[in-house]
Amino acid sequence: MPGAHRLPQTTPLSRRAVLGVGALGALALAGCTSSSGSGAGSGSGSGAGTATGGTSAVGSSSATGSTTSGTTPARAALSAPLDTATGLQVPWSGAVLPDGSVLISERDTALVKRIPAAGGAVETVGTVQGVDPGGEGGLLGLAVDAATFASTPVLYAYFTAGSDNRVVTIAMDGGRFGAQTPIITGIPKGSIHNGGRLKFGPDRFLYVTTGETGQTGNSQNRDSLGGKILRVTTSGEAAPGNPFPGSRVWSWGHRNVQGIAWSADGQMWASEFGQNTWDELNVITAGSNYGWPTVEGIAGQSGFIDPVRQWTTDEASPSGICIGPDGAVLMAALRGQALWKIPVGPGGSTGEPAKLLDGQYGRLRDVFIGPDGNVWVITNNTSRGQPRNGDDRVVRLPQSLTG
Ligand SMILES: [Ca+2]
Repeated sequence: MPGAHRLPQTTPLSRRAVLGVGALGALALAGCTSSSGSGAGSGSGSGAGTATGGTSAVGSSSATGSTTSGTTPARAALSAPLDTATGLQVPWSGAVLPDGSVLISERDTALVKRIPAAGGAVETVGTVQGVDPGGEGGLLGLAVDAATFASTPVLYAYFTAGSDNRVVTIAMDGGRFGAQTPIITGIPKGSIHNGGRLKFGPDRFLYVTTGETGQTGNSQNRDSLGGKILRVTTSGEAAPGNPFPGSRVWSWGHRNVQGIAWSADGQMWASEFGQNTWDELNVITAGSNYGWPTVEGIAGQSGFIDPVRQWTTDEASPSGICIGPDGAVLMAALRGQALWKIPVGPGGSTGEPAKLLDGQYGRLRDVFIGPDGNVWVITNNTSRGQPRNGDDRVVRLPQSLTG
């Protein structure tokens, strides 16, 4: 869309807000609800932690959390942040199921765990077959199609295998793992930059983020599946309407997109993990080239789409994003050890980012709307950083903190 070219190119710490926060706040959103999220298992599954928040129900049975169905879960009142699961080992992503439970991936164990809707101990659901963890690779993104999960319970998972990164479907009959079927293979793998975020868009197609694996030539090679955002059908084929005929590529010139979400107006957002200088928040449009490795951050160079916001890598190093209850983009930061809140408005405009949870929970891997309607974050301190007692954890955040 040409609209992306009209986006104001402001630096992240600029005092200039494109729109008043009040106007931005009026934009309702639905983006991060169920297709992706993250969670974490509690102590009983790993044997390492305690289920500090496990006694209270986390979701209502009627909450679907579905972006695609438009159902908004009723929001539970919280007076303070609440640990919902603890003792997880390198949790990476999750998926909110229509019954109000939450599935969580663990990168290095290849386990998928479940936070029950009724609360209580985290359970192990199954092991994803063929995961070859190493470096930043392993079991990464999870997603479900909330609109069809009740009738056809299928889990989508992205992982690093022996020779590639791939996306598989896993039948979930009876709540346990059944047949596992690859739908995308041959995504380049490496010790770094493996991408891995999966989400169903409002168009009900599956979006997949891939990294350039440290081979920067992948990003500008449209025939490589590395350094891209892909858009595919539930069988992994190029989705109808993709910008390049017969190709699964939706956008290119990426380094390592780690978070995607859609605001209520249908606009797609993506966080991009930068090299040494600039992390990015991008507005994603079909067929656009986001510049890597030619440019990093806001460059104003013809042929490339600039980010709408950028951060130094010590301030962010972003991972998952979602759309918060008041419509802002929420962005989990690893090295930045914070949750960034960026007001957004029509046409991809953004307001002044605010830094939440500054240092409070260490590194944050993902953020999503839980089945209770609140913002949930997942920490990432067990593989890097300094684990605290109970790490890694999933924490539910009160409305007073996130809006
Ligand atoms: Ca870029």
